[in-house]
Amino acid sequence: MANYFTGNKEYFPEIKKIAYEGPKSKNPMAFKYYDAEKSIAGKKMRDHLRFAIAYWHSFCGDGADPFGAATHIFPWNSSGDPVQNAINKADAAFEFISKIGAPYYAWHDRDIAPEGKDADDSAKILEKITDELKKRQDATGVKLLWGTANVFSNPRFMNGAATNPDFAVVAHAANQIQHAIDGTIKLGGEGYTFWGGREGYMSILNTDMKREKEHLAMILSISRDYARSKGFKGCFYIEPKPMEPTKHQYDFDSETVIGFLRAHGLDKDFKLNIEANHAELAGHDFVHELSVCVDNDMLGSVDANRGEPRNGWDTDQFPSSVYETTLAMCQILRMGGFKTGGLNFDAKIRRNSVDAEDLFIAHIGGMDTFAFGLEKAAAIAADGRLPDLLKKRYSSFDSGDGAKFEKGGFKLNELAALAKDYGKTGWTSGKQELYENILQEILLS
Ligand code: XUL
Ligand code: CO
Repeated sequence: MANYFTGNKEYFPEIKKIAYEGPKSKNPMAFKYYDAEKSIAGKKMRDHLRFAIAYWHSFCGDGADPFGAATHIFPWNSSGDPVQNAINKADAAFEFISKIGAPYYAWHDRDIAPEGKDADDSAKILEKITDELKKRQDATGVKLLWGTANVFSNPRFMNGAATNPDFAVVAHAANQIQHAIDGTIKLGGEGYTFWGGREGYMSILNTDMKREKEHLAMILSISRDYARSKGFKGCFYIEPKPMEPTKHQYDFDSETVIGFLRAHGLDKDFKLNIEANHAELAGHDFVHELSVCVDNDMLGSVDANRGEPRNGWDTDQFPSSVYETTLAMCQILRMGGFKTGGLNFDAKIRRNSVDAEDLFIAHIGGMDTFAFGLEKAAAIAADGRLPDLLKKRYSSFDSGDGAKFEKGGFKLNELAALAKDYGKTGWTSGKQELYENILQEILLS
C-alpha cells in the first residue's frame, strides 16, 4: 500500500486511491480512460502522458476573484504559523498527488514556501521546505516535473522582474531565480520554467522595449549558466503568453519565443512549455502552438488546461475537449513523446467548486480527456488515412522539379519559366471536409 501522506493528519480521509474502472463505470471517483499501466503505441499510458499536478492552483488557489474573497478554505492553512502551514500543505499535496496517481508535480517557490522578512530569510525558508518536500518525494515516489520562481506577485515586481527598469529589482529577481534553481536541483526537477509574468509593458510611452528584452535574454543566459554549473541536466522552458497581466508580453507566442531564443543563442538549452489557454489568448489553436514547436524541435512540456473562447482572460479550466486533446496528442506522438516534459494541469477548480472531492473530480476529468486523446491519436496513426492524405497533398514536391525546388535547385527566372500552364493549375480540392469526417469517424468509433 502506497504511503499517501507523511504527516499525522489525512486531509482527504473519505477519498481512497483513484482506480481505473473502464468506460462503462458510472463512478465519478474512478478513471474511465486513464489506465496508467496500459500499453499503447509501445509505451505505458503513464509514460506517454507524464501527468503533473500544479501546486499553485491545487493547494494555493483559494477561489478569490476581483469581485469576492476566498471560497476555498484549506485546512492546511490553519496553524497560525506560515512555515508550519507550508509543511501541512506539503502533506496535503502529497496525499492528493498519490491518491490521484500523478507521477509528477510542479511549483513556484512562493507556492511551496512563504516569503520571509528579507531575501536571505526567504531563501532559508525555501531551503527548509524543499528538504521537507524531498522527504515526501522519497516516501511517495512522486517526482518534480519543473520548478519556477514567482517573480510577479510581490509588489516589487509591478514593473517587471528581469525587464524591470530599476536594476535593484532585477537583482531581486535574480536572487529568487537562483534559489528556485537550487531547490529544483535538490528535488531532482527534470525542468525549470520561466513564465514571463510581468515581462512586458503597459505603455510604449514609458518603455524601452529593446533594452528590456536584452535584459531578459541576459537573465536567461546567466540563469542557464548558473544551473549548468551546479550540475542541472534538465531542460529550461519558456512559457509563452501574449497578455495578462501586462498589455503586451514579450513571450507572445511560439514563433516569437523561438525567434527570441535563437537570436540570443538560447535555443540549445531552452524549449517551450505550451499552455492551451495562452494559445487561445494569442489567437491560436492549442494544436497550432504545439505544431510550431514540434516543427522546430522546440516542444518541451505542456500546461494542460483550456480557456473560454468568449472570455479574453486566462480562465485556466480543466481540459474537457477530446477533440483538442486528440489533436494535441497527435503532435506529442509526432515528436516521439516527452523527454523531460509532461502534461502539467495548470488548471483550477471554479470558485464555487467548494467540496474537497471537486479537486479530484476535476483531475479525473482532465486525465481521462488526455488518455482518450492519446488512444485516438494512436488510432489516427494506425488508421493511416489522415497522414496519407496529408502526404499526398504535397506529393508534387516529392520528385522531379518539385523536389529540385526544395533542394534549392532553381533560380527565380528558371522557376518562372516553368509556369506555362495557366489553365486548370491550382484546381485541386483541399478536402477539408473529408479530413474532418475521418477525424470525426475515428473519434466516434
Ligand atoms: C500563468 C501561468 C503560470 C505559469 C508558471 O498564466 O500559466 O502559472 O505556468 O509560472
Ligand atoms: Co502555465
